[in-house]
Amino acid sequence: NPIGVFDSGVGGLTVVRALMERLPFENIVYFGDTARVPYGVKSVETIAHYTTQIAEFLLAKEVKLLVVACNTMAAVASQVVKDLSPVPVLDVIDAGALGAIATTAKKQVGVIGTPTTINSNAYARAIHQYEPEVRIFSQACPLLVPLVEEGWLDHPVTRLTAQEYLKPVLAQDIDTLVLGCTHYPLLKPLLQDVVGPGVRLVDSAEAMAEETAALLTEMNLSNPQRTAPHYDFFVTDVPLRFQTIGERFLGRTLSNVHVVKW
Ligand code: DGN
Repeated sequence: NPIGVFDSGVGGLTVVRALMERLPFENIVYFGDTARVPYGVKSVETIAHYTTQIAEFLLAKEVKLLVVACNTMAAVASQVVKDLSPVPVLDVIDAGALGAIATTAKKQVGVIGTPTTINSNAYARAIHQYEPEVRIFSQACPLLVPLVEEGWLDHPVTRLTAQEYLKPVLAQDIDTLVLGCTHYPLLKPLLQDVVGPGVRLVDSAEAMAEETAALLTEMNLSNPQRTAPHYDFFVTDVPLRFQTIGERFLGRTLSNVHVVKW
């Protein structure tokens, strides 16, 4: 059975990419709610409602595991998914929190994400659940999502924007910065430059792939077949430039795209 991965749009393809690299024999079904993205500015009730719909869709595809790739959904609706799902549920925030704890020596961590993710305080809660001593400095960076989708991954406008957003966080003595949004892994080189060599970036997509691999082994759920896996991508709309943007996130050709009309 496949792993079900879902996101508010194309962003979760960074998580799919990390999963493909870490678990090259696993089948994956992806769901991206491209018709209703962005979720980052919507209310908790609406996000919970959409999230339920998507989780039920993937469960009907008989997935063995659900991965909440979207930080915004994980921030406000991951309990909703856990309550309804008969299969294990992993979310990026939990994975990113564990990654941050493993990385910080000073116990001073910065977190960046969409306004909904940051306002929900979900990263702080997740980190404190494991390690109450860690001090967390968070910053919403709403302009970074459109800049990434524009493909301005190494552009002066993006650099200036990141510098501006990160100023208050960098004024604290952090040694770790959590990339708490599906889009930010594409900005890793630029962000590493902005934060300098003294701060390590935690890529929540990679952290998620690690956690998924560990869970599959632990629960004996790994695909025993060592053949080329099958990937399916369900979306609710195929917007302008979907293919180009999607392939940039996925890092490879995007095929088997199916449109779901809700
Ligand atoms: N996928 C969202 C996240 O990780 O927070 C970003 C896109 C959005 O819904 N704004």
